[in-house]
Amino acid sequence: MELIAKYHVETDLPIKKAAEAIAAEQSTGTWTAVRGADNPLAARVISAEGTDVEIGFPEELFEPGNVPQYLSVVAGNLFGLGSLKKVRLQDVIFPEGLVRAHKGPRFGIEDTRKILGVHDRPLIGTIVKPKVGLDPAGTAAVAAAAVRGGLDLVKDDETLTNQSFCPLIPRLEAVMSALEKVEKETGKKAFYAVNVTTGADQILERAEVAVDHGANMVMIDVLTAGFSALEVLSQHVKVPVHVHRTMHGAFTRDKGHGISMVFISKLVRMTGGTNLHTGSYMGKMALGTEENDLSRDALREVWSGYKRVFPVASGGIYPAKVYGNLDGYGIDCIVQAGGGVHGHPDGTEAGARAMVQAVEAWQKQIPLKEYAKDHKELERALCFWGS
Ligand code: RUB
Ligand code: CA
Repeated sequence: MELIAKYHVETDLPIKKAAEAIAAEQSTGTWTAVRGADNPLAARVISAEGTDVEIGFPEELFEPGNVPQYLSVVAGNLFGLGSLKKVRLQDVIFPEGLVRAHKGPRFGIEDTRKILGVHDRPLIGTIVKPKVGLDPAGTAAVAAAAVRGGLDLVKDDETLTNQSFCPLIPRLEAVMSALEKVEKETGKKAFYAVNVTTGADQILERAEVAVDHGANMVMIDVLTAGFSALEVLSQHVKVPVHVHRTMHGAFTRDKGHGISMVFISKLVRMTGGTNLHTGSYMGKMALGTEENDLSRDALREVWSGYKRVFPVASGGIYPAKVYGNLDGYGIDCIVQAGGGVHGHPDGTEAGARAMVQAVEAWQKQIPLKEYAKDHKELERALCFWGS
């Protein structure tokens, strides 16, 4: 069996030559002929046409279970080859042997829905804002207001971990006790994704301590912490894992060079994320929709025995942007707004209600402006930010 990697390649070389250079560099070869490079571990060019290249890597090249090693083969030194002007890893088809070496999510879409008791609508989340600067009590107050307004998920910003102005355990305890109080009053359950991102030597311990202190979800910045850090969390920590993709823009943004979000999505599903930021169809970081479609499908379509993962639409979202994102992602997604909740002129709770109302409008397929006529928080949001 082979692993098939698909690349976009821009080069002055004949495309077949460029493809051969990639296959050699990333398997048995080097820049010049060496004896024995034609051994059975040599990668082969499956096709090379226009700017599209497909390389087949023998499965034996890979150490099952070792994602960093997969990356140094399919996304390694080829990016530095001087003969290529640009190269982008577009997609990877993994052989069954490597797929089986990973368990995928311990908690998938269905498990999260069951915990929340929410089965028939998209989930709605928020990032506590201001991004940083609140103390534990301040964070808990914002989180409680968001859930009282009807949100299902509150998360830390990706830059907040365990700084001295808002240490992790006091923050977690304050938020969980505030959410417990809201649940007692209203019956509304919600997740708090506490960001446990840290160095490899500490991340598992940090997450386990968080769960001991009541965490019902943990969050990781997967591209800064690494896929193996995510995999350790998903295998050893008994709560769902929210996965943020901070830093992705450095290599996903240029459609001619770098690594696609689709490939990141596949790796996150293999290594056990429950939710993954996959980009928005409308919002401050929306960059075209084709890759969103592919990432969405990679997270949700049938793939071996893996559970399904929630795509998360986030970044510059507010009520008027909800419709477009849900048209793209459908019901099985999380739509998330930070500023678009907490910046509501009547505060966080009203901002949360406005987001819930926007989702209701989409589900009923009623135009937002019409739905806003008898939903005052939505109406205020549309007046304030535009519709
Ligand atoms: C959004 C936010 C997230 C971005 C990241 O806050 O804090 O970090 O969503 O983008 P706000 P992506 O709603 O105030 O813009 O999800 O595309 O990776
Ligand atoms: Ca953020």
